[in-house]
Amino acid sequence: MSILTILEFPDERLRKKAAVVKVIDDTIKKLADDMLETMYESRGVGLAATQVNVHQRVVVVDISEEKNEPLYFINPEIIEKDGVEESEEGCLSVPGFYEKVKRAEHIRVKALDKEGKPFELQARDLLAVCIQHELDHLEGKLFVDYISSLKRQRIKAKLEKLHKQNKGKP
Ligand code: QAP
Ligand code: CO
Repeated sequence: MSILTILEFPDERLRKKAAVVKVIDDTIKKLADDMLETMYESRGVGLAATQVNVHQRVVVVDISEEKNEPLYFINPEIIEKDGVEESEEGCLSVPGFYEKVKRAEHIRVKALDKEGKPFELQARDLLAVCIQHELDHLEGKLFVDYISSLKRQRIKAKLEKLHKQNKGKP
């Protein structure tokens, strides 16, 4: 397994729309495992392939305390949503920044698992937020798109400054 590089806002590659996965072969399975390892190493609860510069519809999630309940979503679709709830969100691609975002409070999702088997799942609370956040990534959308443009511009400026400082460093 390997650790992948996570793209950071305002990288334009985070804006690409991911393509439907046509066949779940060993390349996709390795990608999913590498994404999971990358997410665990970064202390995240969700990661979309877009964030590691692979523009295919693959998402991994694990909201468990023990980090032993991985969920794989290939070609995920939200088939039902209801209610509205606001919660604080962060993102591995926007490190160090957290803002309140409104999302559906309950969702039903259908997707393929790592073996290509279709499944459906209902979610609320943290899992529902996480799945909606990750599916947005596949559309090139980030949580900062839901906040005020002033806040977004400030975050952009701070991250650009950090990226400039870190340039060339290992
Ligand atoms: C998406 O986000 C999400 O800034 C996943 O310094 C957001 O895993 C799921 C992270 C809200 C549920 C609720 C962020 C780690 C992780 C940071 C993440 C950081 C280190 C974010
Ligand atoms: Co994110």
